[in-house]
Formats: sequence, structure tokens, C-alpha cells
Amino acid sequence: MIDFSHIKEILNNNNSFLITTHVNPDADAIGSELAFYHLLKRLGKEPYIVNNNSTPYNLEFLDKTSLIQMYNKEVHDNIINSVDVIVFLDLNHLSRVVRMEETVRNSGKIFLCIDHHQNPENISEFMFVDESFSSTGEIIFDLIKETKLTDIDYEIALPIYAAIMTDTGSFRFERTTADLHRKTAELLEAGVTPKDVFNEVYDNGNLGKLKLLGEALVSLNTNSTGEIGYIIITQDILKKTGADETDVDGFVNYCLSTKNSKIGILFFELNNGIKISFRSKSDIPVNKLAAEFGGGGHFHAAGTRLFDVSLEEYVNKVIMEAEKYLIKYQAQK
Ligand SMILES: [Mn+2]
Repeated sequence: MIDFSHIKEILNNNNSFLITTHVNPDADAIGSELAFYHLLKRLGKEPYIVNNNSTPYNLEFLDKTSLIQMYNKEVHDNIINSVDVIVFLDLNHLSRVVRMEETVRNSGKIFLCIDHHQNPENISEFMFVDESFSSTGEIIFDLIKETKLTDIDYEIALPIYAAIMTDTGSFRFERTTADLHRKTAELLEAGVTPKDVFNEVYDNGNLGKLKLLGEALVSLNTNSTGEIGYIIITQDILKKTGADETDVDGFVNYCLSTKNSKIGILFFELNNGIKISFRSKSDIPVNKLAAEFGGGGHFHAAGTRLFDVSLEEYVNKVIMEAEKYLIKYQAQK
């Protein structure tokens, strides 16, 4: 349970806030930041949003007036060191702000963390982390409703809707409850059109992304039992298709789209290592599987990044480990 009155107190007692989120921000990250920004503005506060990355092109419709700034040490370290509070949304490990981490850690500011991921780092006495929420956007919704700090009008409803829609896989993952639909109904009453948001987020692909998806599907394979589906994307494929890193978002779900699949794994070669995303649709905790490789996440969705290692080294290793999980967790049933 999150004590929303406690968050309200922090907002009331401070004036300037720097809002940030995780590396390669998704719609929950960006949407939560923008909703929180509008809330603070309406309270007469001085908010800033500064992220490690630029906003992905398919989420730019949420930030038409360019409120979100991309971190530049010369410009933003001063802001980090001058605000009262640094707000972390949709992350709970400081390493997730990457280039900003050092300045943030040394800033001595009040840290306010609002998130729904497992295994938080204890970065502050003000940790509001609850993994029972579908998304950070849903937490912001509840914060506004419970504290009555402002109204849920279109300006706030739109980014929250985008956050919830994407983090629930368009209202199909396990935290898609009746209660969540009731909250979503209020967002629609505020003027959000589901079709338009979906089109902006998912049907806004550039040619490179679609070609990359084609290559990803060509690479889709399964282990011998068909229970593990996996996709491998190399830097060569990325260059060949003209896509960029963020275009890979969501592809991992195709790893679970074959008939008997229980675990999906996407291997993505980075410039300086690999990124591995895990999904499961049964009783297999892929957050534990990801943890074996230094990562983490949710029960059904997790991931890790490994630096200075090669794809060849890890593909078989990870699949073999995943097979052990299949045996272990199915045997328990
Ligand atoms: Mn999220």
C-alpha cells in the first residue's frame, strides 16, 4: 500500500522538483513524468523533466511542447544541484539513470521514488514502490484521486492512459483488473480516444522498424521442445534495416506467440555488450532467470544488460538455463 498523503506532504513542503526516469524510456516512464509534471505545475511548483535519453519518436505526441529535456552535463548538473527534490518515476535503482547517476548520487537532495518494479534499491527514505500496480502511471492516477490535488482532465489523462495501455500490453497482462478498467474509464471520460493513442504508439512505425521486425521474425526460433521461443537481433541487422535501438521495444512478445511457448527470450546485440529480455506466460518467474545473469524485473517480464560480452557466448548459456527453469517450475505444479 502506498501512503499517498505522505507523497502529498512532500509535494506541499517543497518547491522545485527534477523529474527523471530510466534509460530508454517507455510510455509508462514518459507518461508518468508528464502527468506528474502537470500536477506539480498546477500546485504552483517549479518542475523540470530531465532524462538520460531523448524521447522515442512514437511518444513525442505526448510532449508536444517539449517539456522533456535530454541530459547534458553542462546544462543540467546545475539544475540537479539546485532543486529541492529529485523524483524517480518507473525505476528504483539509481544506476538506471546512467549518465546522470553520479551527479544525482552526490547531490544530497531529497529523493522521491514512485515505482512498480520488484527488488528496489534503498535509495531514499521516500520509497513508494508497489508491484501490485500495473504501471507507474496507475500510481500517479491513484495519487491524484486520493489526494484530490487536481482534476483528471485530458492533459493528465492522456499521458496516464498511454502509460497504462503500454505497460498492460494493451490491457491483457495479469494486472489488468476490473479496478484498472474503472480507472481507465475515467481517462476516457476525460477525452482520451483509445484508437488514437494506440495508433500513435504502435502504428507509427518507420520503415526501418518494420524491416527490423521482419528480420526479427525470420530469426524467431524455438528450443527442441518448442517451449522456449527466442529472437536474435545483431548490430548488423540493425544497420541493414536502418532501425535504431528503441525500435526493438515490444519485439520480445513475439517470442511467446508460438503454440507451446512458455518462455520468450530476445537477445539484442549492443555496441558494447548484449541486452536480453525475458517473458513468460506460465508459472515461470523470469525475474529469477534474469537475476542469474545480473538482471531483474517482474515475474512475467524481466531483462538484463551485460557489457563486454558477445552474443555467441550467451545464447546457448541462457537457453540452457531457461530449460532448467522449465523443468524446475513445471515439476512443482
Ligand atoms: Mn512501468
